[in-house]
Amino acid sequence: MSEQNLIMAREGAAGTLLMNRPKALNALDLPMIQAFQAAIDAWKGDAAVKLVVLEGAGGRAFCAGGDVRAVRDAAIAGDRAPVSAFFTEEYAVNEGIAAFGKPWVSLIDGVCMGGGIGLAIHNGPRVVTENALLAMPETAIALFPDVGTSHVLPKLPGQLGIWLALTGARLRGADALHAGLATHHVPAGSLPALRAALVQSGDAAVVERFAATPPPASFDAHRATIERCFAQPTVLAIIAALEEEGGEWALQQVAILRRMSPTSLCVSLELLRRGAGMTLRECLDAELVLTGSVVHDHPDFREGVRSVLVDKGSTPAWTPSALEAVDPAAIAGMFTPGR
Ligand code: QUE
Repeated sequence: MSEQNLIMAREGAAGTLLMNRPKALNALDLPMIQAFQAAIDAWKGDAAVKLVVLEGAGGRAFCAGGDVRAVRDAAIAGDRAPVSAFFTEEYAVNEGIAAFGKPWVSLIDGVCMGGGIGLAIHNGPRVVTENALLAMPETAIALFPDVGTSHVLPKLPGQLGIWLALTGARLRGADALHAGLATHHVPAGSLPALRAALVQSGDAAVVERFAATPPPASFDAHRATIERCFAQPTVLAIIAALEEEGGEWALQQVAILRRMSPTSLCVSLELLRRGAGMTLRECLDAELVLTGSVVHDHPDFREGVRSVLVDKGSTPAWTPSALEAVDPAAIAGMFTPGR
C-alpha cells in the first residue's frame, strides 16, 4: 500500500518520490509518512544519491496536507494512540528532510497546503509553477500551523507568515516566491526538462537555468497593512488594527478571521510568536503537545473538519463562538504537556 501511495525510485543520480493518492489530492496518510521515512533512511547515507526529487501525481496537487479525516475519526472514537503516531512520525519526517544533508527538490505544480508545505519548506530548492497554490489553511479546521512551519513562518518578511497562518490566504506560485516559501519559479511546461536535468546531473543548481522571472506579488499593495496590523500582540488587536485601517482589503481580512476557529486563531498566533525564538526541534515538540490538546481535548477540530471536508461548505459552530470569549488561560494551558 505504501509503495502505491509513495512511489520511490532510483533514477540516475537522484532518488525520486511521487506522492500518488490523487483522489485525495495526495494528502498524507500514515503509510505514506512511513514510506518517506524509509526513503530518508535509505538515501541519506547513500553517496550515489546526490539529491531527491519530490512530486505529486495526478496533475492537480503536490500535497493537500495530512489525512485529517482519519485523524478526526480517531478523535471521535477517543483513540489517542493512532493520532499521536501520525503526528509524531510526520514531524520526524519534517525533521529528517531538514537534516537530509543533500538537496531535496520539490516540484510544486498544484495544490500544496499544510503537510505538503512541511515536505518542501525545510530543504530546497522549492520550485513552483504558475499552477502552484500554496496555503496554510489550518485555522479553518481549528488546527494550527504545524509540520515545523511554526519555525519558518515567523521568519518570513513583514509579518507575512502571521497573515498567511491566521487567514489561510492562498498564494499562487509567484506570490509564494515573493513571500519566501518558494525559491524558483519555473513554467509548468519546463518541468519535464528540469526533472530530466536533475536526474541526469545530480546537481540542484540546474534549477537556475529553468527559472523565469515571476510577475509581481499580488499582495504588494497590502504589504504595509500586513506588516503593521499582523504585528499586533493579540488576534483582537490585529482585527482592531485592520478595522482602523479600513478599505475593502483590510475589512475582507477581518471577515475571513471572524469565520475561523477563535481558539485556533489564538493558539496559532501564540505558537508563531513562541516559534520565532525556537529551533525546528523545539517547534515540532511544541506542535506535538498542541496536537493532543487541539485534536482530543477541544471540540473545534472535529467541527472544523466536519464543516470543511465532511459536510463541505457548512458553517462551523465554534466553542467558544467569538474571539471575545476566548480565555487566555485556556490557550496557555493547551501548550502544557501531559494534560
Ligand atoms: C485545512 C487543512 C486541510 C484541508 C483543508 C483545510 C488539510 C487537508 C485537506 C484535504 C483536502 C483534500 C483532500 C483531503 C484532505 O484539506 O490538512 O483528503 O482530499 O489534508 O481547510 O489543514
